[in-house]
Amino acid sequence: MSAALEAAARGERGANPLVGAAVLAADGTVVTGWHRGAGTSHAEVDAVQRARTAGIDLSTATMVVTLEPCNHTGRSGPCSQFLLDAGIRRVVHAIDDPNPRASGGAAHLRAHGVEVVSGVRAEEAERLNARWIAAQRAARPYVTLKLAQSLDGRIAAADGTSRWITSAESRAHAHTLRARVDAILVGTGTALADDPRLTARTPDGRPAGAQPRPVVMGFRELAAGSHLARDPRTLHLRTRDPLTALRALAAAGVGHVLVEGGAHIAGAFLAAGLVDELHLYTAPILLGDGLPALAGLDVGTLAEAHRFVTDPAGPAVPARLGPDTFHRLVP
Ligand code: AOF
Ligand code: ZN
Repeated sequence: MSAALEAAARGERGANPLVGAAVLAADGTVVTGWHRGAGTSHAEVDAVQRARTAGIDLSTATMVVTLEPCNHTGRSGPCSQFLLDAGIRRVVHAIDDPNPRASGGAAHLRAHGVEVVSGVRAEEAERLNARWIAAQRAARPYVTLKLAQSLDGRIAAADGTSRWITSAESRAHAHTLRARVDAILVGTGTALADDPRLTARTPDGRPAGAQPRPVVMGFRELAAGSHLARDPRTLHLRTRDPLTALRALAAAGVGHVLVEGGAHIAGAFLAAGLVDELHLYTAPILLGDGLPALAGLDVGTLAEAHRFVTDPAGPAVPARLGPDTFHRLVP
């Protein structure tokens, strides 16, 4: 399980949890695998493929995995049946899958005569995916908040100009995340002020792979002829409540949403405790009396501060992007 937990931390957070697996052969050999992120192979499949390459006899091996093997067909097939077909007869897993659509793998395996041990190092596995688990239990998507700001925490100068505060390197980096999420959300204020497209693009402006769903939240109407009004995929959520918006997104099949602003939307998601991951790009410029990155956060005293730590799991953080600094933080 130590090897599986360590392998899990190599994946990318998002719609799916971090999951690691280890195949323990009868002779003590350990081969690990992990889930890279939504849309890629599950950890068990990765580990079994590597074990086969290593010539391990799976019928006498134990599959150790940080999450209950899934029992559904989502972006990939059910791991429970995959393990049966692979000839695995013993499974040890840390936590049950809190996703009601995917859970039930342990029961399926037991029903087919596989020995299943549950709950091994459950606290560590739970801590690794605490925010993803909370999102599952609340039936809402996983939320990443992106802020691109000046050294003094501004997202626009006093006259409203904001293009561009951060470097081309930062913007290209942010677009790689856009290509991995299911939806990008902004408030109507940002939609009216910036006329964004909310698409994932390569540095030369071409669309980059699967496109996220554009989402705008708030009561004001979009300007006719704006990019978002013209995009037939745009979802307009007429609410001010972040949790109501997130529930609507979950119902629309969104597992991971990137919140991109503006200040009131960012503040509202943070104040509601609904930010699972914070991506902070800081450019070495000062904007003085410009627009603050956050509004309505409702922190009156230091004890109420929203505190974050650098995420020890996931890909190494590129701390510098051109002249900017980048932080990937979790509550
Ligand atoms: C596993 N092993 O490595 C992961 C699991 O859309 P899919 O097919 O990727 O399924 C996503 C769901 O599967 C996810 O919400 C979670 O319940 C489970 N993740 N399960 O057996 C894995 N990543
Ligand atoms: Zn699976």
